[in-house]
Amino acid sequence: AVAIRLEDYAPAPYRISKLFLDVKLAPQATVVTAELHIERGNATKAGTPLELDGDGLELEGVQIDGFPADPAAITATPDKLVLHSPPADPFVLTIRTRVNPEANTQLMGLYRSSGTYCTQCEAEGFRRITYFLDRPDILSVYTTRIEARKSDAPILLGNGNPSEAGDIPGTDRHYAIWHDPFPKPSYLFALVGGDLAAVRDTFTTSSGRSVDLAIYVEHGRENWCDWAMDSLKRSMRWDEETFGLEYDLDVFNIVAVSDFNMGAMENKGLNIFNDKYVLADPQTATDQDYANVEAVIAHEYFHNWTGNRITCRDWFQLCLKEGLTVFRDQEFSSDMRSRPVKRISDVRLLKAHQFPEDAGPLAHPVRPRTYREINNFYTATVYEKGAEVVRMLKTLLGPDSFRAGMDLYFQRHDGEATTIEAFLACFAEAAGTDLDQFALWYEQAGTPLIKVDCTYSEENQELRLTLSQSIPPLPGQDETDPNVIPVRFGLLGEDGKDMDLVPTPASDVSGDMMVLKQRTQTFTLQNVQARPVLSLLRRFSAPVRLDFDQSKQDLLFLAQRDSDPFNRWQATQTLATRELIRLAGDARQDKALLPDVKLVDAFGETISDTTLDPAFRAQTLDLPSEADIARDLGKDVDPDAIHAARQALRKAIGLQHHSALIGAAQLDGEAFSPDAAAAGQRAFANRALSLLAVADEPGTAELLKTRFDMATNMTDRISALLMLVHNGLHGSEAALAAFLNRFQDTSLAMDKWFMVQATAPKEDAFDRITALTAHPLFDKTNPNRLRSLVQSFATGNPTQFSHASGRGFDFVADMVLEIDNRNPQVASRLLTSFRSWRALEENRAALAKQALLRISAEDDLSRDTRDIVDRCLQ
Ligand code: B3K
Ligand code: ZN
Repeated sequence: AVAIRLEDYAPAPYRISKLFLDVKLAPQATVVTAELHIERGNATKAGTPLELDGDGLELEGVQIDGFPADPAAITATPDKLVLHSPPADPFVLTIRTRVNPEANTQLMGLYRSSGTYCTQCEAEGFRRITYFLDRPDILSVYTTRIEARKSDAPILLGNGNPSEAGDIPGTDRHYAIWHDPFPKPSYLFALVGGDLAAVRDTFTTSSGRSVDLAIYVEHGRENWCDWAMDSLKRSMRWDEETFGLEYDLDVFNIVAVSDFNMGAMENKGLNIFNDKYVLADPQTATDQDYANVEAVIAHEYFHNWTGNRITCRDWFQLCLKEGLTVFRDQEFSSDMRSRPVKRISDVRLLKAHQFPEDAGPLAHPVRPRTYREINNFYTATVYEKGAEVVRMLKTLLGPDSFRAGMDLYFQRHDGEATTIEAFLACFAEAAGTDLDQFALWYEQAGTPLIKVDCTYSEENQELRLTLSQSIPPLPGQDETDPNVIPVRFGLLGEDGKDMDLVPTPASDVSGDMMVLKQRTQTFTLQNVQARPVLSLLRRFSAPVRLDFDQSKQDLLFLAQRDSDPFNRWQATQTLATRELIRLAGDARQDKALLPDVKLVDAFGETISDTTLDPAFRAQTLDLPSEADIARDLGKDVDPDAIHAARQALRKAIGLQHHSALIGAAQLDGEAFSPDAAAAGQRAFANRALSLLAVADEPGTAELLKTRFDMATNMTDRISALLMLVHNGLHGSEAALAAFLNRFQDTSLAMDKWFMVQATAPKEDAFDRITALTAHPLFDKTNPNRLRSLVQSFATGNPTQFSHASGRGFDFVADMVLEIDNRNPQVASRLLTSFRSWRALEENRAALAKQALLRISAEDDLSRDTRDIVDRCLQ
């Protein structure tokens, strides 16, 4: 497939100002009539051919201004419709196509999920419905008429506001017409037809307009929508209060479907969701699920301004809407919950997903310059690193200038399809500053590494900090330029309090922030009365890695005293990482694994320090993951050694603090509430329990089994089940059977049952996992179920996926090949689990490569999977 390049961008020669769509829904033969109002671009010569995109379309007829088009004047293939010499003046092109929703297994375009007709058009799915200029810089006003058999689809939904509906006399059919007054790109088009239940509410905007809200779900699920509705109303209010942004239509509809490639989609006025991000009930959803529902509902809602009212000029600008909208949803959740705990969990995710992506063959800039398949660029880099870049902008400019820049962006670009340059220009102007160097964050791939050198002179009462930045070489990127990096910091005195910061005049320090702009820069602080303990990169002020040889003593001090909770957590993580790397080295040499006593003691203080937020303590007790350690090692990775090291440290903590953990593991027995405080209590209790489970003192299995049997909510139930199964404890089989028996008809709960087994880090787990692919409830056509078994195995079970025999790689490779021709997006996403293969020790790396080569040898791979396999092997 050809590479598409940013530098080749050119506006389309024609515009489509208006579009009338008539969609007659039928399971295998839906007929779509599209009436396109087309205008020639100002710079376009009369007679310039018009080329419309298609994808697998069956053309039934074409008219130009109401007359059948001369067959010689057009060329039509399933993937293209060309008008060789279109009229010079504005004209109406009417196109009739026929599509088969039932046969659509890619879940792009118009498809059916449990009988409901629904659509997914981002990025290039609209061309699977009709021929169009299917690119985000073509903004049109849509009117959609949807028609269906009443019994099949009593509910008919479209974008915008409802305008007319009725029965079609003499038939069993009915119709609804929807009009969306806001010009939009085709990727935001959506329609839904089905037999669904509605949960309704209203919202009054800050200017007093009333908006009808509805969440549509399968009948019987109405009671599981309260949390999503509550989250939606809080999101709407928050965007008014925080950014002055009001909702703009009379209705806002959300539809939950069970077959969905991604999390959700922000179609104008008609968000379509993977039901796992809508439905929440204490018996079936965990606290993490509740937090995810809140965040994803907010994210899609926030897109109404950042994505829909202002959209992307081209797909290279994807981070313009995604990075910014992730930043906005993270801010929202921070305001709803504990800000430090939210920051810790966001950074954990960034380090777990984005850092490895940015260090391997799939690394790419936040704004890529080239792609072969755009669906492969909905990545942690575009989303999460993109959000970090926006956060740095706020950090560097300060909250007031940041808000002024956002205001200017909305004022200047509303109704446009625009670029990162235009976005940055608003901030540069609002803050009266130059952001040219800052723009490098969008251009360069790779995680910057900052080497830290710190010297204190008692004589001069001076602290000199030398920071040097570099980005390790990546395929296709050898040389890089220095970034602008905001480094928040503090100096702790002997008493643990923050010292006053007095920079020398020439130092680029403002307040508690050093701004690193050069490759190497020295920052000097004066009047430093005694050697301080340095707290660096507070709140994780930039997405970088530190190379800082800070003493164990200093780190222990920070872990207990730092006024920045993020860095308190980070200090413990850094200590644990060092220890785990040391232990993993010992494990490889078959030495006895003897965890450091001081570190093990330090965890005891976290367990018993009741002044700390339980959610924070839960985060601190959660050691760096095996993937984190692998990434920090960067090469010659032996997952078994890492696993053994981590188990040894957890076991030591569990044994040493046994009685304190028993106390910590007690539940408060209060009625369930999904709020952050109650969730934090559960997280802490279950984290304590997980350390006890590894220690496995007499009585532990019974304790866990009781916890499982007596659980009053899914968080406690699934964590007990996971501990039983992952530690191979007595009672795990009975618990798995009980869970299956209770939840076999609840697919979101059954996803968890598959996931628990798929991630069991045990030799004998593999046969069970492969056997589960034949389980009657395993359905590889359902993306959630496939991810719950196969993707969670590939990404959440490092010892078994990267097993020394190669069997884990082969299992996943077979699955990729099996799924690829049905659903390329799901297959290629699964394949990205190989992205860190080169960092493995040589035997495993060779086996991973073999599996990749086997995939690569298939001739009829999808473009999606071909792109990932080629890049993994490059
Ligand atoms: N914009 C969608 C993602 C669409 C993915 C297309 N392959 C969801 C989101 O980021 O809100
Ligand atoms: Zn998004």
